Amino acid sequence: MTVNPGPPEGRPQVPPVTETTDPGPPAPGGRDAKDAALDASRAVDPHGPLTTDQGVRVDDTDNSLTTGERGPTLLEDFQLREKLTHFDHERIPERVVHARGAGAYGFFEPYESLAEYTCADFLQEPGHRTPVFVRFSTVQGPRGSADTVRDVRGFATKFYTRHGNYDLVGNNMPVFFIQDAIKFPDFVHAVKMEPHNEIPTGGSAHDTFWDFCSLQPESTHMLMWAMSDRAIPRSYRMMQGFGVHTFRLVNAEGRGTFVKFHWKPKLGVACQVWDEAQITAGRDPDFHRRDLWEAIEAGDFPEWELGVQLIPEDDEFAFPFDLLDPTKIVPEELVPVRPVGRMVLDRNPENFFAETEQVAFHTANIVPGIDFTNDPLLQGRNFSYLDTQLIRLGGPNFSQLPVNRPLAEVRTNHRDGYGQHTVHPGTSYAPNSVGGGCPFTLGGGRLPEGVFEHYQERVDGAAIRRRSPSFADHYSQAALFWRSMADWEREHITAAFSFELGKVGDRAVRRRTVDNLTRVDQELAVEVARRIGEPAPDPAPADSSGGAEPAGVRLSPALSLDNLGGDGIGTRKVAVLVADGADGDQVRAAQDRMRAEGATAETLAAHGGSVSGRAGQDVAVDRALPTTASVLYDAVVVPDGTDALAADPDALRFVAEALRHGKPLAVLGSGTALFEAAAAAAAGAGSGDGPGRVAGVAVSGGGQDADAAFWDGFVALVGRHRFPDR
Ligand code: HDE
Repeated sequence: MTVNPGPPEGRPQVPPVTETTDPGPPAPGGRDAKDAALDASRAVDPHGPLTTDQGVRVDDTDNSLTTGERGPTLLEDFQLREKLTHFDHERIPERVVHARGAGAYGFFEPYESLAEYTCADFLQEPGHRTPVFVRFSTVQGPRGSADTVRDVRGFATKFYTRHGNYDLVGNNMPVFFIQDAIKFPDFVHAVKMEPHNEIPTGGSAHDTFWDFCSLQPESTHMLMWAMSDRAIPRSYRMMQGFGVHTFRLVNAEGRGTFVKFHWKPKLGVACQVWDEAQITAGRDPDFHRRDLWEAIEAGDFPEWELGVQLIPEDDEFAFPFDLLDPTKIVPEELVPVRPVGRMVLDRNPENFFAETEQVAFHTANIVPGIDFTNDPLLQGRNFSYLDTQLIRLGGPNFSQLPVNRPLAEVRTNHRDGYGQHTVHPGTSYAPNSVGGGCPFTLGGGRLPEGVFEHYQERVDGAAIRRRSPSFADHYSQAALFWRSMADWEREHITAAFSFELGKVGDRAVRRRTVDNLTRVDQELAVEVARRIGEPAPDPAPADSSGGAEPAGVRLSPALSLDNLGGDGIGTRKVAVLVADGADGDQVRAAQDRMRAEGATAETLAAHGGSVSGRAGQDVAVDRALPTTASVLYDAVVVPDGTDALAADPDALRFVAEALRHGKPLAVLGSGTALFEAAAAAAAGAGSGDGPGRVAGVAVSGGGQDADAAFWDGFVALVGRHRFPDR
C-alpha cells in the first residue's frame, strides 16, 4: 500500500467548498495581460484535498473497491472507473509533422513604428509589449525522438495582439522543399519513417526521402540548407527563424508592401557538428528542450531581433526569381534586413501538455495590417493548419484553450461542438433583432482601426493546374548557397550528403541525386560520388547549371555561419576538469571569469562530492564525469595539477571528443598531460602537436597562475564557438 504523505504540515487546510478565486479583469496589454488571462483559466488549485471529477472529496485512490479483502472488484467503484477511463484517454494524436517540440512565453516589442507600412497592432508603438508564445520543433521524428537529429527546425510564434492573434509559423531555414502545398503529403510520406518498418526515427537518411528529392529538383536549394550545419543547431536559442513565404504588409491607407520576416538570435547562430549531434542524441535526447528550459529558469532569457525585408509592390518583378516561390530567398545583399523589434522569451510553461502540446498555430491567423500573397505553398497551408487542429485537438473549440485564447475580445456566432467551454447567452445568428442586432459588423465605408480588411489585390485569370514558368529555376540559389559557404562548411555539407546517400540502398536514387548535384557544383557532385562509391557523374550542360544563371548576386556572405556569430559568450557552458591536486585558485579564476562573462562553468571530476585542491582546499564537484559528456559543453578548461586525469578513461574521452569537435580548450600547466593523452586518442585532431600548436587551444605554461590576459584570450576563443579546421 502506498501512503500519500500529504502536505508538509499535517492535515491540509480544507477550503470551503464554495470558495472561488476571481482574478479580475486582465491588465491591459503586455505580458501581464496574458498571465492574468492564463491565471483565470487555471481551474485547479493543487493545494487542497483530492476530489473526483465531480468535486467529490475522496480519501483513498490506492485501493479498488472489492468484495472482501481478497474478493472481486465491484463495478460500482466509480473512483476506479473514473481514474482508469481518464487515463485511457490521456493521449491525443501527435502532430503529423513537428511532433516533437518545446515552447515558452515572452513578449515582443518594436523599436520603431512601422505605421508607414502596416497597421498591425504589434508593430505600431515603440516599446509596447505584445505577449507571445513560441514553439520550436523538429519536423520528421515522433514526439519521443531525439532533439539533435539532422532536420529542419520549426519556429512558430503566436502574438497575442490587441487586434487578435497573429501566428508567424516559420522554420529555421528560409526556403522549403516544395513549391506547391499539394505536394506536401507526398513530401511528408517520403521523409517520415518508411511504412513497412517505421525506420528511421528522426532522420532523412533513407531511400524514400532521397527518392522523392531526386525526382523533385525543386527541393535542391532546401537540401543544401538541410545538409548544412543549420540542420543540427547548438540550441533553439541560437537559431535564426524565417517566415519563408513572402507576405504582405498593409498600412492604414490600404497600401501593400511585400515582406520577408527574419528572426536573428542575440546569441548568434551556432551549430553542432555531426559526430557531436549523434553522440548528444544518446547522452541527452532532450538536449534542446532542456537547454531552453534551463536558460529561462536561470534568467538567461533568449532574445531574437525581428527583421524585415521590405519590397515595394512596384518591384514585384524586379528580381531574377519569383517572389512567390518559397524555394527562393531574397538575398540580403539585394534587400537588406531592417531590424524592427525584439522578442524575449522569459517564462516556461507550467504544463507541457496544456500549453506546448495543445498550442495550435495556423498560418491563416493574421491580423489587420498583414495579408497573404499568392505563394501556392502558403495558400495550401492556410487550409491545412485549421484542418489538422480539428482532428488533433478534438473539435472546433480549441481556440478556447488557455494557450490559444486571444487576449482580444472574442464574440462570434459559432456555437456548440466538442469541448465548448463558453456559456453563450443570447442569439447566434445574424441578422437578428431579438438580440439587439448583436454581435454587429462594422460595414460600409472606411473601417475603423483594428477591423480586418482584405488587401484588395486584383486577380484575373483562368483556372489552371500548372506551375508558373517563373518557378522553373531550381539551381541558381542552391549554387549561390554553395558558393557563399566557407571551406569548412562545404566539407560538412559534402560529408552530410555522403552520409545520407550512403544510407540509401537504391543505387538509381544515389545516382540521380549525384547527377542533380552536378547542376549545383561539379566538384561537390564528384566528391560525393567518390565517397559513396558511385561513378563520377558527367558535368551538367552549362545552360542547366546554377552557376550559369545568377540569382542576382554571386556571393551572399550573410549565408555563411562564419558571419553569424553573436557578441560575447553569454550562456555558453564551460567544463572545468578537476582532480585531487588541482590548482584550486585556477579553478576559481576560471569559474569567476566565465561567470563574469555570463557563461556557466561547471567542475567535473571522476566522482561527485569534492576533490582536494593543491593547497588543501575543498574544490566542490558539480558533476561526476561518468554522468556527463563533452557534447553537453561548449568549451573545456584543464587546470594545472590534473595529471591524475590523464589515466582516467572518462576524462580522456571527454577531452578527445572536445578536440575532435573543434571546441575551445584552455590547458594550464600540467594539464598538458591530459591534453596530450587525449590528443593522441583523437587521431587527426591535434595529435602529437602539443597544445600550443592546435587551433582554438589557449595554453598557459607557467603552472602556477594564469593572468587576466590568458582568460581574455580564452574568452575570445569561446566566442568563436568552434575551430572546424583543427
Ligand atoms: Fe507546416 N504544418 N506545413 N510548414 N509547420 C504543421 O500543423 C503544412 C510548412 C510549420 O509548433 C501542421 O499543427 C503544409 C512550411 C511549423 O505547432 C500541419 C505545408 C513551414 C509547424 C502543417 C507546410 C512550416 C508546422 C502539423 C505546405 C515553414 C509546427 C501540426 C507544404 C514556413 C507548429 C500542425 C507547432 C506544422 C502543414 C509547410 C512550418 C499538418 C500543408 C513551409 C513550425 O498543418
